[in-house]
Amino acid sequence: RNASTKAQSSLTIGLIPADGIGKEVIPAARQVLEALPSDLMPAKIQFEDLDAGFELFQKTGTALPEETIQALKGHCDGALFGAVSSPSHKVAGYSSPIVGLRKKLDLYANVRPVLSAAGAKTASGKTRPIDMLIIRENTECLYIKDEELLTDKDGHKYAVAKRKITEFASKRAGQMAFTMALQRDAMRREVTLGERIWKHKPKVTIVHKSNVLSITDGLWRETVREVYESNSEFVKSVDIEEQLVDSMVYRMFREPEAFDVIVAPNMYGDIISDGAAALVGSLGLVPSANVGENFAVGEPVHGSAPDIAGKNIANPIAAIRSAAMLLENKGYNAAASAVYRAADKVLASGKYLTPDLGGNAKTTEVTEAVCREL
Ligand code: GGG
Repeated sequence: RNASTKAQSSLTIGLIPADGIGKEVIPAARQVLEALPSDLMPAKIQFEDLDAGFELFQKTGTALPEETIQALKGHCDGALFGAVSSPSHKVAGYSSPIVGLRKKLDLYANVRPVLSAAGAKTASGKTRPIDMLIIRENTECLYIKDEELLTDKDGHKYAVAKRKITEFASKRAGQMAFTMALQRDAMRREVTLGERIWKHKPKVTIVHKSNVLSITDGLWRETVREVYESNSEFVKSVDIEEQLVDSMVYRMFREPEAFDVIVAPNMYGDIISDGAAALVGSLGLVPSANVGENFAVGEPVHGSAPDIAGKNIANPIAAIRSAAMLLENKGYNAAASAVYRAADKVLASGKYLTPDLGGNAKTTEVTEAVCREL
C-alpha cells in the first residue's frame, strides 16, 4: 500500500473479466464487495464493466481496447482483472492484454501473497505453515516480447528473444520488497507470536541466475542489493539472502516455511508463484495485485482454465482475495481484513470447497458463503 493512500468516500472499480473463468470469478469478487456492510466499507463502490481478452480479439481484432485504457486512466480508482487465454502460437496482430495493461498503467510490481489456509490441503494431503510474499517485477525481462524468427545461411530456422533488465525497474521492485517486508513485520506484531507463521526477523530473498546471466541478472542482483545497502532501516531490520532460481524452486518445495518475502525478475517470479500455489492447495486460492505509484489492479494468479470455464466450478477465492488486496491498496483496511477473514472461514469450515480443493461446491455457493461470513 502506498503510504500516501487515503480512503476516499467513493470508489470506481473497473471490472475486466477477460477470458474463460475470468467471467465467473470477477462477478464473484464483485458480489463480495457489494455485500460489505457500510461500517466496514465506508465508501460507495461503483463498478464499470470493461473489455479485454483473447476472446474479444477473436471477435473484434482488438485485445486491449483504447476505451478500456482510457476508462482506467480517466476515472477508475483501481481495477480487477480475471484471466487471459493467449494462444501458445503467434497470432498476427495479437498481443497479451494483461502484459500490455501492466505496461500502459506502469504497474511495476506484481505482489503475490502465498499463505496456507486451514481446510486447503496440498496434493500430498498435508498442510504446511506457509506465509510467503512474492514480488514479481512486472514490466520487463523476457516479457518485453522482443522476439525474432530468423533463418541461418543453411536455411535452418532459429529464434532470438531479448531480455531487458533496467536499473530503474530493479530498483522499484527491490524498494517494494524491502518496504513490504517491514510492513508485514509491523502487521505481525499485532498478533501474538504463537499465531504467527513467520516468527523471525523479516527476510527478503533475492532470486536470480547471475552465475549464468551475469550481465542481466547481475544488474538485477546488484541493484536490489544496493537498494538494501543504501537504506539503514532496511539494513537494521531486514535480513537478506540470495537464491539462484533453480535452487529457489528446490528449496521452496523442500522448506517453504524458510521464506518470507521473495523478489524476482518478471519471468522467474511468474513461474515461482504458480509453483508456490501448489504448496497451499490450489492456484485457485492465490491472489495478486499489480501495483504502480497511483493505480492497482487485483488479479487472481490463475489463468483462464478453458477446460472448466462456464461450469460454475471455478474457485472464486483467488479473485475474492485479489479484491481484498485492491481494497487494502486503496486504504480500506477494515474492509480488506473482513474479506480475507471471511474467505479463510469458508475454507476452514471445509463445507464449501470447489473441486480443485477436493470438494464439489459451485463457484456461486462459495461466493455466497463468503458473503454470509462478512
Ligand atoms: N490471471 C492470470 C492469467 O491470466 N494468467 C495467464 C497468463 O499469464 N496469461 C498471459 C496471457 O495469456 O497473455
